[in-house]
Amino acid sequence: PSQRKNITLASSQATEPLLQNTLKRAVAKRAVELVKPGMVIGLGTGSTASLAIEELGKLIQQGKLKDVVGVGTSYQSRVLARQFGVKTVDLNDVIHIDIAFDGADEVDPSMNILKGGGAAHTMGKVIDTMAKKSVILVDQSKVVFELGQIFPVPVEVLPPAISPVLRQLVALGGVPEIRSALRKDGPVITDFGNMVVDVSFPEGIKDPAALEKRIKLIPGVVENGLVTGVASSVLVATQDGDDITIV
Ligand code: ABF
Repeated sequence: PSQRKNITLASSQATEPLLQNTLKRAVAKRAVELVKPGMVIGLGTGSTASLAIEELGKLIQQGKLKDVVGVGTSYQSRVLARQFGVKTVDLNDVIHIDIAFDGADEVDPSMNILKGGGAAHTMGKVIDTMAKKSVILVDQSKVVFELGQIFPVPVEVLPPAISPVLRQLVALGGVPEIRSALRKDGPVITDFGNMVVDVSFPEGIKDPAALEKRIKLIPGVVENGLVTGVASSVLVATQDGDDITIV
């Protein structure tokens, strides 16, 4: 990915859910304007990326985007693609991805990203990194000065290695907590049968790129939700009086 630029800090004020949905829809619509016929599109996971899949499907159904195919980052995104009429192909059957759209939990002014609230960050990172353009779609509430102040860092872990990985995460200054399923009495399990550990860093995350690598090097860790140096652009939807602006 190229064309890295810094993003301006919008206010990370609390956003009302109704407004937040309007902002997510607006940024999804803007994102799909970047798609051209024949492109291979990375389909992200989460509510914002889902709206982008829906908007992409509309353009395809209207015959405006011929021969566009999607590559899903999760079971959820592949199901939505089918629902909205976006043909999907297997990642291993494409040699490039033109644009990947994905959401984020937090974005800092240097376009470092925190992902994984939906436990789909492992394939999200594979697809975002492979794409010629990785476009992150967020509303104003996701823009922060420093990653990790609101959300913990999600880490996908091989279940048989959970105890040693937890100890290593503590040694890095983290406070790890195994993510539990909301309605089940057990841990969240990813599309790949792994567990998710949410790690807070009470001392803050001063160097997200270094922390991303250090977590990645722990044996038993599959992937973590810090994504540094990958996003080529971040579209931020902001309320501006009665208007919605996207920068
Ligand atoms: C995925 O969806 C994740 O990486 C991130 O956790 C989440 C953002 O979700 P939403 O768009 O619903 O806020 O992209």
